[in-house]
Amino acid sequence: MTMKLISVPSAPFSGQKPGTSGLRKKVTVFRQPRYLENFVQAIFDTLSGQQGKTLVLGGDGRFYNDVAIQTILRMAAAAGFGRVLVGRDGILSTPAASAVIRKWQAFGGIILSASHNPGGPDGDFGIKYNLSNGGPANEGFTDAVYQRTQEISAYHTVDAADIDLGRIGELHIGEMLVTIIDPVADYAELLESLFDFERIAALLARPDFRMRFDAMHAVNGPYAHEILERRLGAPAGTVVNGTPLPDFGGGHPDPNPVYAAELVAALADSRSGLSFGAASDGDGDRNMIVGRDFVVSPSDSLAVIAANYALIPGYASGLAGVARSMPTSCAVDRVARELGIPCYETPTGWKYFGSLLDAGKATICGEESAGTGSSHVREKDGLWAVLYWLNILAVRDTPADVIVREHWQRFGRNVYSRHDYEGIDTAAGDRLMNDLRARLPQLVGTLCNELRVAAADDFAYTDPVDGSLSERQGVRILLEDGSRVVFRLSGTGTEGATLRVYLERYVADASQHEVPTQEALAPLIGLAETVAQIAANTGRKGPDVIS
Ligand code: G16
Repeated sequence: MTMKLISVPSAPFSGQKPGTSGLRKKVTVFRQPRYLENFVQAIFDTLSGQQGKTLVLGGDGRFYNDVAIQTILRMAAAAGFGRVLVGRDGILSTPAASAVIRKWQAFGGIILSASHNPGGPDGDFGIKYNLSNGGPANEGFTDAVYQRTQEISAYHTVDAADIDLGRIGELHIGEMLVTIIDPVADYAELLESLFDFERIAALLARPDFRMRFDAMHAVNGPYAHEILERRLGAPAGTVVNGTPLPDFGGGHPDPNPVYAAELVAALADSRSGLSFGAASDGDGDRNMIVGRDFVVSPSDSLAVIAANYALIPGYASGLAGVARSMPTSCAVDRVARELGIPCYETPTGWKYFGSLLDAGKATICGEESAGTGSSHVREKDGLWAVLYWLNILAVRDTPADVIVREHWQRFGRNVYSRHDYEGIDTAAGDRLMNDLRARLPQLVGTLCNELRVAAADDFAYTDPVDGSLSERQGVRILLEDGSRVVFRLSGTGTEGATLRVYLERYVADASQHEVPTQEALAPLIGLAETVAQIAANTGRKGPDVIS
């Protein structure tokens, strides 16, 4: 059935520049006529060879997901795609979308999400394009999309009504086939192939082991119900906040000690009887791991995951290498050294891991921003991290907090914290970073807050596979005792600027491992203030979020 093609005249919007992970803006911005359409058209114009090919489409179910999916389906038909695989009700978690792209060898995928940012009519929305490897498009591609948005004069669609995405099956929009898939099945099957489900099921059945998974009313609810409760047999009620809501129940679906405070409190209360807790974010790619009265920092989680690879069926044959983003703590570097495998340091953003994973240089990757994942997909993967931990717990029969403490005893502790100053004035944020950059050469060799600066630079990265260069990826101040302070502006916010200050100090002496984190980092916190004049530049007395 041929359909009438429609070209709608349009004109550029300013600011359609993808950030750390796609284009993220307020819903009110996305709802402007032609805003979404322009960006989608720019993606399709940047592609070549999509005629007759398969596109994967889905999102985290946040407000506007349903409207955007219908718009994109019509535009995909006009762009000549042969088939779209779309999750039922327009739902696909970010790691599940990556798994589907890879399994069905799709041409690429569009994921609708603003990740951990709040949703609802006044919340955030987002869109990003993933390549045929299942991973976020690289900077070259996103830069080209941005260029295209700045010269666009029309978008193309077809004259077709909305279709019912509520039932698994096949439909047509013109000549394009739309296959509505179970959003969970392919992903669950992949995870089942990596972990020892029998052993994890036995752990979950033990009366002395109780787990809680907080889905934060976000996309992972149905995934966690299926995998943890149905396939692994965890008691009903293990998954809480498991119904995805367009506004995440008014919450902030970011699994950190501030926004998942209830989970942390439950694990800290011995009366709850809980031994293990976990949570994931809006689109299911971030994770938080909680032991009894113990939040595992994402950097430590990455190091523990790497160190215990031999216990996990999917990884027992060995790791090719590991990778972490630059601001992530160096705990995993120590593990890599002991394992005799390479450790790569990339800029912030999962897209930088893609080429290392594709080239077989790294098997496991992770970031301080609560992301861990592996070569099984090309996104970070929240439930993957939870199952990896459950598999470790099942084999070692040791509580999560003890596992981390034993890890510190073996490798030393990289004491680590991130301080966020959210929603500061954009100009003030830029000024702070520019002043800092200008002063870097003079800082080297000086004594700052009684700590001597060994090196100071603005991180630049040359991809070891394709040789591409990414500059200005964060200011690093490296101290003689091996500590460091990193400054970066977030690339995922939608209001003003967010300054992130990352603080790290290595403590080998086990008798010092229990010193509270902020106390252990106090000299570095003071140094950060002195060097960057945070209070003077931002007008803030302290950070909004400490994680
Ligand atoms: C995104 C990227 C991550 C990155 C994070 C950093 O996460 O996918 O790789 O670490 O942003 O964010 P920022 O630039 O704010 O520090 P997500 O979960 O938002 O897609």
